[in-house]
Amino acid sequence: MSKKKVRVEFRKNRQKRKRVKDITRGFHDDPAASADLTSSERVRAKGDLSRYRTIVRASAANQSDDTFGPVGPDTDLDQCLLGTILRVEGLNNTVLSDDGKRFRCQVRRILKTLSIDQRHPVAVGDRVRIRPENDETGWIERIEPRRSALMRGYRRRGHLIAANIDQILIVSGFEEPGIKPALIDRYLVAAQRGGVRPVLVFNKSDLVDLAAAQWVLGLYAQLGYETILTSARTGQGLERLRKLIRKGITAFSGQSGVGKSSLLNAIEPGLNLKVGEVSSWTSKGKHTTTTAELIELECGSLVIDTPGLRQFELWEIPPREIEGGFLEFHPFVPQCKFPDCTHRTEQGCAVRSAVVEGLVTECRYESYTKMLEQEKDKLENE
Ligand SMILES: Nc1nc2c(ncn2[C@@H]2O[C@H](COP(=O)(O)OP(=O)(O)O)[C@@H](O)[C@H]2O)c(=O)[nH]1
Ligand SMILES: [Mg+2]
Ligand SMILES: [Zn+2]
Repeated sequence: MSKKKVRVEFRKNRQKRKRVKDITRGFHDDPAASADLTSSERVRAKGDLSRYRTIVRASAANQSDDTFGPVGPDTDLDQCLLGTILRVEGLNNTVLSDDGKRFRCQVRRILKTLSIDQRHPVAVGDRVRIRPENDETGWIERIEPRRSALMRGYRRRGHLIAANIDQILIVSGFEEPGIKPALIDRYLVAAQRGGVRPVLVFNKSDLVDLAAAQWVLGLYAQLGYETILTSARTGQGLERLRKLIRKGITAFSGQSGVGKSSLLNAIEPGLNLKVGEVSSWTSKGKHTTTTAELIELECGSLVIDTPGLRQFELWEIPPREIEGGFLEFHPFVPQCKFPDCTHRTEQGCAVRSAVVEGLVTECRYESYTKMLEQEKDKLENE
């Protein structure tokens, strides 16, 4: 691994705060884990409280890490087209060039040997430079640096689900299957960790009256998250949804049955995604390939009808990073008596006091402790 982690001062902090403990500690001694770092820079998301950041630098001697975009030695990039990977299927990758043409491309061997996961050096969403062979086929010559990455697994080997996702729609459905805040919170932590902006979509609004929906909309809106009430059936919220996904790549995520495919079909009639089907992503079959596909909508948006719960369950999160996804804890964390407080049973825990005072909702606090337990169990069962 050619990357080096360097601790640099980020911002002087006037508050008295002893906690310079490194939340990325888990990564430092695990070379496989550093491969998962989702961008070349991780800033500890604590706003004013951040004192240090861990940046990942490629050592000059070896720029050949795939995060930094390896390039074949004899490639003339001027002859290449820039494009986005829409689909990965075995060795064949479908690439949409920026001028709107589709090519079936293979990855040049040199890139494979340079990459971390040799079988899957690229993922949907990757920006690549291709050298066309003819109107239909070409070679992937270079992988551009990734802005973000949705990964699963971090201890053994990271598997990249999708790259360069700009936002993730966390879709829930009223009544069927019902709103599950603990699950939403898990996605939120995952999004935070992947460097992807989350938006909360509450679908099937036709099945409840607004008053009954308000508690959950209010809960997340108050935390500062963008929330949308939608119905694939009545069309409520679809205009806003359309606007929202116009830019960049949007992942539709959420439990099976919440209406992801229905929403996409409603946004774009003619898309004809199968409704009421468990996608191949979630099937448990041993040999099921987990391929995702970027769908290009008429308006030019790129969307991905993505993984459900299981993928996120597999996506292990180091316990110290869970707190990072609970934004409303952040003002209180530095006031905890112990710098490594996990906000459960410790004395002088300011987060727990905030719960008692009603400054942090019990619902969110419960999600936090639940997640912490789950991740701990996983670590112990390894
Ligand atoms: N009442 C109602 N049902 C919906 C809505 N959206 C989806 N459904 C239904 O929910 C089920 C699952 O939808 P689907 O789009 O396959 O969910 P996915 O698994 O998240 O892709 C189907 O029976 C849909 O008809 C909605 O807004 N209102
Ligand atoms: Mg679906
Ligand atoms: Zn605490």
